[in-house]
Amino acid sequence: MSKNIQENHPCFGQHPANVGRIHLPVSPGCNIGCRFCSRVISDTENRPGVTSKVITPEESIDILRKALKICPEITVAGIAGPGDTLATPYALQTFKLIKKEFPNLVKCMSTNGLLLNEKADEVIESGIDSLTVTVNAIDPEVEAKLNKFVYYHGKRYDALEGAKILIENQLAGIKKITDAGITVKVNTVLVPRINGKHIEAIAKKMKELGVQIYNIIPLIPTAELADEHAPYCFEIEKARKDAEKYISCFRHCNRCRADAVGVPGKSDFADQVYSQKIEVEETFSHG
Ligand code: CLF
Ligand code: SF4
Repeated sequence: MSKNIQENHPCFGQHPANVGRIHLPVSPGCNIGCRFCSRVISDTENRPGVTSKVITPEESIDILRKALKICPEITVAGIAGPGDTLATPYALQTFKLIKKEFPNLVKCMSTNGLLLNEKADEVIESGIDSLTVTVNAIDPEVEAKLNKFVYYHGKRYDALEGAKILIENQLAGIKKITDAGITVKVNTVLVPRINGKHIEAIAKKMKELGVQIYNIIPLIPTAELADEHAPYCFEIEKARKDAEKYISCFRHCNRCRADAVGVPGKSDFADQVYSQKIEVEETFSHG
């Protein structure tokens, strides 16, 4: 991991870093159906996938300028939704603009990885410094319990069939990105009854693929998984211990909204930064 990422990224170190990030909610659409996802536009709910508005790549440059004035601790410009960053072209367009306007900011992208394999070259070209891929299983049988469909090249593939396509593309895509020297983190949403015993296998595989850090995110029970329990502390600890046989774990995740602004866990300037009325195009979310 580069020194720049270690020192200036709030989500890639093992210790809480006193640096901030802004999420630019430029990616409205998604192409898979996570069973725990409920994408909404909301000013009050505080979890991944929730955003109060969707903005354009051009608007995001003005937003960034404003955010840096209000919160100079911001070192990272991230895009984490509210849908998937590769389902529409806006995230990569935004990173290209940021590269020109704010060359010193770390550019961070988060994706479900369905299109990562085929778009790897474009992702690398966009100049991002760090990538997060959400991998909830590497076994299609497990994935199918967490994801109901993928929408791929104009066709819908349900359950097991979709899970196979998703996992294949995630693994091949991650390898291309790590081979290009970009720092990769993998997020897994922990649903103890479904993938609790599978964490070790995911961690081992990710290490083999060159992933540098692993983030186990406890489920927020919503949508189809509303009846699952939120993982207990001992379950989260057990999952991290299993994973750490192979790979370092990030332990300070804030389960941020897609329009979060500030130092995670310390300050939140989303209201001030996104206060100007920008037209809401669609309602979406990400995890
Ligand atoms: Fe944002 Fe994600 Fe980049 Fe961080 S968040 S795109 S890697 S800059 Fe960080 Fe927030 Fe957890 Fe994400 S605390 S939800 S891990
Ligand atoms: Fe798409 Fe993210 Fe929702 Fe999954 S959690 S369906 S990847 S927006």
